[in-house]
Amino acid sequence: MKMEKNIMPIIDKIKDPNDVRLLSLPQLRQLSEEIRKYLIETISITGGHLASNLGVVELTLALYYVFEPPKDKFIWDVGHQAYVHKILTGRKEQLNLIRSLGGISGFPSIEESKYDVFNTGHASTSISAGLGLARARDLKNEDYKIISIIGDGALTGGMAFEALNDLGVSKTKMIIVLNDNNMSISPNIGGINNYLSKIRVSKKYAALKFKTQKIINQLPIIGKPLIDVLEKVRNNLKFALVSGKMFEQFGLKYIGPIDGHSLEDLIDFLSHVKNLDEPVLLHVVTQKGKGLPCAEKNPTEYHGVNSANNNGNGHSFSKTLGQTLSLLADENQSIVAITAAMADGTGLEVFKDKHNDRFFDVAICESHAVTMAAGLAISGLKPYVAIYSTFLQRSFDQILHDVCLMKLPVTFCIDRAGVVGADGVTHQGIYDLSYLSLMPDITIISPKDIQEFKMMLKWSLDYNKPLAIRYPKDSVLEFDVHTPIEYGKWEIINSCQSNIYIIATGGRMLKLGIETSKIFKNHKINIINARFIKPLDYVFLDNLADNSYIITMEDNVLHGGLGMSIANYLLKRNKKFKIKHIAMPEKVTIIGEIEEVFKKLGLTPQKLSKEISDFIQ
Ligand SMILES: Cc1ncc(C[n+]2csc(CCOP(=O)(O)OP(=O)(O)O)c2C)c(N)n1
Repeated sequence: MKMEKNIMPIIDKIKDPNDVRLLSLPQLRQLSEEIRKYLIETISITGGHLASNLGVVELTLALYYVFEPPKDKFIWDVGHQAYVHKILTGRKEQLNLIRSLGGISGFPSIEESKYDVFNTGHASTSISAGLGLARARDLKNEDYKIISIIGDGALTGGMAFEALNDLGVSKTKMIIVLNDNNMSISPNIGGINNYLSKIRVSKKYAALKFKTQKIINQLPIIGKPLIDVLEKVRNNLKFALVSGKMFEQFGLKYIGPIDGHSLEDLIDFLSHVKNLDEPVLLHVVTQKGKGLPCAEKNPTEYHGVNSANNNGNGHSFSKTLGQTLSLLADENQSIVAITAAMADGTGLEVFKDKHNDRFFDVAICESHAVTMAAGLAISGLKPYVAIYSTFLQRSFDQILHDVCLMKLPVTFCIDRAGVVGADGVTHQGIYDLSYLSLMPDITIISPKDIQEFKMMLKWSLDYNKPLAIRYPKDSVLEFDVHTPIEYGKWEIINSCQSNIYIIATGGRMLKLGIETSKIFKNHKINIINARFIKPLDYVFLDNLADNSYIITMEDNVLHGGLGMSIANYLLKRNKKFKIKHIAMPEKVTIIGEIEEVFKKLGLTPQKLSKEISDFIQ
């Protein structure tokens, strides 16, 4: 689908948000069509969050029509739906490189634009952040509007409710736009969603009543009797507006639901809430994938699409999890599986289809997922909690307090561990070894390939304490060696007469280690698969000859990771050794394919071989 300049005139004229405010309603409608076409054409090449963005085209346009950023501040919850916002704020051309090396982020980024006021990526933060901004504005006697835009999926996160709880009583002036498309990544679930469903059906009603009320408000008022009558009608209409009681009981003014694809309604309602002097929630109903029939029909599939040069057909650890756990659950009735709104991404859809009564999608609330799993475990069941490394950060306290301190047999299946590539800095899975290894009684393991992952899952059945299995999205290769899993034992991939050791964890780093070692002609290097990260293989380390050269490799930050644990242990044992750590920096901001990120970080066999050869001189 090539776009001709003459049929796409408006989008190219939008250089900054002020240009949007100069447009007429028909021009805004045309612009919304142009933006949709542009999104479809661009994102099908770059990859990215297509369906969510198609759903917010009119909403974003109306926000820019009514408000005045950068003075007024938009906070996009999760931030995956901010592509239209990026187009309207001078980044249309840069969208061609979104999520790729040298390109712009797929999420709002304060480093990228003055219109991105708060970095997002993890769900349910926008109301808290917005309230912080609003309180600061008031303390500094400043005057601007703060608008948090949150999806119905993100609203299921507990943090959003903690913020509502605070906001309602504080009476701080800010606007929440609830973008309700009845979908998380998969269909949204739970009591909040049921509640929203009930009020969603009445959207036409709210708009109609609002318009009637506006007309009455504009009538000239003549004489006391007529004033009284009009007051009564006004009040009746106020109460006739479909009421979002739950939000009102929090202390917010609720308005809606309204049609999120009617520019006219959106502009009317946003102009109205703009001038309210209290916290207000505007409930906007949109359709995920709007304008692209296949995405409308299957929004889950189009939530995130692959780039044109990545068909996503690599061997996937996620798929293996779903399939293997389903098979194991056929035999073992105590297995239960838990996801926090990521059944698709974690591969648990298969388990859900086969063992629906033992599958729990708890919505976007990782902390609840973990403590709920602890409850299942203490009652004798065998829970597997599948969560991406980056989102598991949300459950630090629950893992420590509710699982580890009671030594409960909860198994954490930590997907997307290590560098994640296109999603960038907010989604890196490079911290889990650090935040887990400090916890008592947890065992942390990592498979080098799919085959070993299956072996670990099987092995985990009889392991009766907290266990974390970390793995990346795709398996980079299959190894030939597969020795049985033995508690606290590493696997020797390459053994030779030498005092140089590469000790690596995970397939990615092992592969890098092996390729690096091949460059050394004059030195032989032992290659060790550190599949147990906690505990380490103490027998192996105790048997190391003095003056060994050890190179540790991990796709986790240095602090608290494999390398530091090894160094600490050897120091404690008074060993003489030389050690070099290959690990991730504290923040990986490079966006791109994993190989490209590794290259930028200097993690190539050529570069590493040079470093290692300096080290062993
Ligand atoms: C804490 C956390 N857990 C999980 C995710 C993964 N995730 C990204 S978008 C999304 C669904 C969001 O749904 P909603 O807020 O309704 O936005 P929509 O895409 O439907 O517009 C999820 C679960 C996340 N970003 N943050």
